[in-house]
Amino acid sequence: MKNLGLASGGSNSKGWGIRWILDEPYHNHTVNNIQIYNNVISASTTGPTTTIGIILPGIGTATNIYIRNNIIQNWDMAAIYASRDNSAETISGLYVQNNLCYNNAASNALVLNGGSGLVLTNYTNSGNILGSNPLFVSTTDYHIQATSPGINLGYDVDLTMDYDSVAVHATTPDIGAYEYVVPGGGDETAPTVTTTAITAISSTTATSGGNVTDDGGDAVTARGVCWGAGANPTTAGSKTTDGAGTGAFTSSITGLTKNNTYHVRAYATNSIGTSYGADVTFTTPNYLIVVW
Ligand SMILES: [Ca+2]
Repeated sequence: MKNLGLASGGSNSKGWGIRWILDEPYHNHTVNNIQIYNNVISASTTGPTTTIGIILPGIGTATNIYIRNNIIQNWDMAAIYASRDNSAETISGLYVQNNLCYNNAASNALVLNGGSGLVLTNYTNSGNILGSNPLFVSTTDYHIQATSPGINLGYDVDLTMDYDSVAVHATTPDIGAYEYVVPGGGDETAPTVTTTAITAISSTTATSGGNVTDDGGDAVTARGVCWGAGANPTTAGSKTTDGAGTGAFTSSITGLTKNNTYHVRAYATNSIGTSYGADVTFTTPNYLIVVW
């Protein structure tokens, strides 16, 4: 990598953002598992022409290059560029995901070698946000504002803390170097919960439950399932209460009537709010089991 920071040759460089330079002869090297995550790569909009935010130059044979959660803006040639200047150059596994690219040439899209024959296999390009202003706090402060389009839309790269040591949650990572933090608060979010499939259906009872897979950084104080005749039932209607915290739980649904279709969702609540799992349906049988 080169130019990780502002200074290059004693003055600010406007050539590129992140690139790697291999010692001459720098072709035909083998590199693998390059991870470029959660950077802010911003070119000046004044002064000389700039080039590229992230450039993958002639690198020989590369396997698995990951470019995720970067904010790249203001580059005069391209946001991300992969080139070939040696016939042997291949990339097997290029993952360009959940980057936010704004005000770059080439419509903010990844440029592959200007058309001269890079051998590229296993290419994934997904989740990128192209052309939306990242809404930094200022031109010198790269924290993001409350309405930044990158909030909670990053890729989970197992990052636990941002550049300020603010917690990053697996289900709600922001794009860029900083998590958005509510003024005076933290980065807590509502929990994440899934609904367990319905089993043991009788004419009046059924069994379900859920799994709280992420507490959002704040203790889960209530969880269970809620149900009703309509889609997307809420805790305002019939519900169970089945403990607290993360993990799987089982819920007993009661008070049903025969030959009816019900909707069920798991729920989990913390101080930020209540989240729900998927809406699942089941139908009670048209008979009563009588035991004597
Ligand atoms: Ca977030």
